[in-house]
Amino acid sequence: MKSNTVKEKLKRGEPSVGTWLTLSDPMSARLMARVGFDWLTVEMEHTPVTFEHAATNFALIAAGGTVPLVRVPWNTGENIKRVLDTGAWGIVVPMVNSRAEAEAVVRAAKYHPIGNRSVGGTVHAANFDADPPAYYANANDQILIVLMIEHVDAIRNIDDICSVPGIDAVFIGPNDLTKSMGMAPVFESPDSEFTEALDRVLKAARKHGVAPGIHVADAPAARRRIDQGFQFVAITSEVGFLLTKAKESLNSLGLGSDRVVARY
Ligand code: 3PY
Ligand code: MG
Repeated sequence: MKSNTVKEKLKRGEPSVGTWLTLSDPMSARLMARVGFDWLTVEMEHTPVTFEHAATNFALIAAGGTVPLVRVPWNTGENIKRVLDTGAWGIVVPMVNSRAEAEAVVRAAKYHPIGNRSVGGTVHAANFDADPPAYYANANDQILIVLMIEHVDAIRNIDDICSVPGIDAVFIGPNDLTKSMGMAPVFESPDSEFTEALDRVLKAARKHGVAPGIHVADAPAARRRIDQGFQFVAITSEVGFLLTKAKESLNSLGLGSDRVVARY
């Protein structure tokens, strides 16, 4: 059975860099899996990506030598079971604001005796180049669990959340977090409420042996966040890269428009 190299890197305290896949298109997933990111997160929270698209893209990403992750639409057992059973190597769960919500994620993502994930399916094992018995024996150790910290309530409860056994990383969503602070949603803010919240997450993650992570807009921001101690770092999305490069090229010719702006 293949091993989850992202989990290993994070455990060793190293940074692991990836991006978001917001398009359902399998060609795009296939090509992005060859760029050299450690992981690609199939985005199901804010896109029309279906379970079927996601399953195809998990297979293409794994075949391209990259770790397939997914952001589920919401923190439910059904969402988590279906993406893991169709081949994701890890989950990113939005808006986890309390210890109880964090515990629910771990229960849904782990088989007995840790959790209550139901046994079934075949594609999960194929994506790890394993047979089902090997998958069932090792999945609890191989599946990556990333909880999103993106609300002031999560910052308040950060110690409780990070202390839940089974969590690999806590990942800051700066847009939702700044929105919950009453600001316009942004990736970066000099506001002390925001910078202090990030420091609290870094401190709590370090204390509990969980990898801290954050979503950023570009590579220079990723460099800064890695130097600050963040490990699980997402740089924009495939659409972000596409639009940025296209605009840069047109702007250099004195052309282009601002009619579309990618966030992630
Ligand atoms: C946010 O910034 O709110 C996010 O969810 C980023 O992934
Ligand atoms: Mg968010």
